[in-house]
Amino acid sequence: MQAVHPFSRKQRFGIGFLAGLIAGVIASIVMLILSVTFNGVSLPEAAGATFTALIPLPVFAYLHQVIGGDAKHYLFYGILVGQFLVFALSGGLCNLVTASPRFVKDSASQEQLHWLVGIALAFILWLLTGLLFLPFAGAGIFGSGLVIGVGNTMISLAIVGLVFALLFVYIQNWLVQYSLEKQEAAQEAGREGALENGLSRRTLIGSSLALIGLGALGVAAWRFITGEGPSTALPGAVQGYKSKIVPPPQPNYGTIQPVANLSAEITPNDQYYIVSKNLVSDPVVNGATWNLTVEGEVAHPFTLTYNELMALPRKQQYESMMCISNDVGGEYMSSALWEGIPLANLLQRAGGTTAGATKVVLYAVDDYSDSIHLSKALESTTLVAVKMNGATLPTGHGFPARLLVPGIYGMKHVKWINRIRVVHEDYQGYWQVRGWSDPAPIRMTARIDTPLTGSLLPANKPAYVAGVAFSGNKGISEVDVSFDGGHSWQKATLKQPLSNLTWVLWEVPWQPAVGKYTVVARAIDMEGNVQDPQIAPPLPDGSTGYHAIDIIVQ
Ligand SMILES: Nc1nc2c(c(=O)[nH]1)N[C@H]1C(S)=C(S)[C@@H](COP(=O)(O)O)O[C@H]1N2
Ligand SMILES: [Mo]
Repeated sequence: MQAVHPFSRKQRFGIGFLAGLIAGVIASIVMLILSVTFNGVSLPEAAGATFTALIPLPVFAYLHQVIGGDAKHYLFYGILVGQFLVFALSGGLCNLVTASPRFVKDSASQEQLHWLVGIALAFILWLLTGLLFLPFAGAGIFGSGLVIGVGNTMISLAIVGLVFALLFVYIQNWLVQYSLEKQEAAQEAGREGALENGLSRRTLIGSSLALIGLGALGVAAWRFITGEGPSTALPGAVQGYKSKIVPPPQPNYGTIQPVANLSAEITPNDQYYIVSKNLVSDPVVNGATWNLTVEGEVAHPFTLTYNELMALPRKQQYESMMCISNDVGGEYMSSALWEGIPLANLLQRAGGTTAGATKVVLYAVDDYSDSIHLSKALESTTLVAVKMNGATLPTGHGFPARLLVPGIYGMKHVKWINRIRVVHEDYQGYWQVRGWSDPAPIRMTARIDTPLTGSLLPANKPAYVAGVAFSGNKGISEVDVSFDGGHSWQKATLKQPLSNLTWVLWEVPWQPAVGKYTVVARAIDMEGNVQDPQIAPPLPDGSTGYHAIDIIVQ
């Protein structure tokens, strides 16, 4: 028996294409969300690196000059749109295949897809992606070459496939229903041959373009809000990775040649990074009326004026700070010579803490607060700072007083403090109740300051790769630089740091031949801990992964 179709082949393809596209855009967004939240695979990201490598150098250099440093972003969106189209095409093809007489049993329900058909389609796509696309993109069978591993790749692709399958079938059946109703209406109106009314080619092309644009825009907005967006760790850097070197390396101290863009060892106050929760304006405190109270689980609470605080013995300390929301390679890192009163001295002045005290809470005039453990509060390097690089603490950095607590992230360095309270309970601060780490130890990082990523360098001319490395309070014993994406490493020269609480300047001479290079840096601390190559976003514990830059040498 030959089934009669109310739709032409073209129309069937069109309906499937549109349903596949809508479902594909949503499934792609789910894929990207999974990749940042649960280490799922991001196909545009996994394929991007390989496609850049496949482009011949002259073409790459040309594109780079025309598009600028943003070439990678365009590639990402190019692959993403390609992914939308693959979903759409598979939907269209699926509809053609299922329309063949073999699949059609009775003509009443023939146009409605069973959800099992969607699952079968998703399964085919899942296999093709894992067995063909990923290996071709250099990521190995089912992502075996990716840091996230085969398990995460298989599962995240399966979830994305499932989302696609169910949405595709649902939307497809809805579109069919909609088109049939439109056809009937047209026929009743006496317009025979008005079959095209269901879903005209113009509507199809128009809505497809709008959908693709909307999908890409949505992803762009989302990546803008969440920062750089998902990325995959360098496979080369992960192979043979050892988390600890015993005994720790001997630092290779030497002279650092001055080069453009390398960070100054001490950041001038007006260039020191500024972060605060206050969107509109930071508090401007009047030192003449300001007080600092020490209270809670202490023997003798007391309050000091600014002059009384300034009369107490002070200590100088070189310390670098980093914001927990800093991306690897990011700008929210600076270094200064601070001067302040050890917090332990203030607690001692209060007659010491009572039994059972566990934490110290710092309250600020902008309704910000955070806490540190009592043991951290008593460390000799934990200061109530009143000076920065020899100057009175600037307003933006917390005048009249801020906390300095080396080894943990900037968020714990509470600015504009006016109350220090010792408590029994496990107090959670402003950012902790919003999901950020409470202990918040700094995660070691190395940043390449120069050359800038995407630079064109002349071939066979001496140059330097240089930057900073920071571990919080564990010092830096070694910085390694790779010119081949993390497969082989070379030791950098370190500038002996001003203290073991600061970042360390490092440098490597480089005279490259013509080619494309992925330059990577990693650090090792004084205990022999090696920087973590696994990529983590800043939330909740601070970012990890290696800073990598792309350089073209001509
Ligand atoms: N009172 C108050 N202190 C604060 C903040 C804030 O919003 N309010 N932000 C914290 C964060 S997140 C960081 S990274 C550091 C930044 O210090 P800086 O601006 O001096 O570099 O201050 C911390 N101290
Ligand atoms: Mo921060």
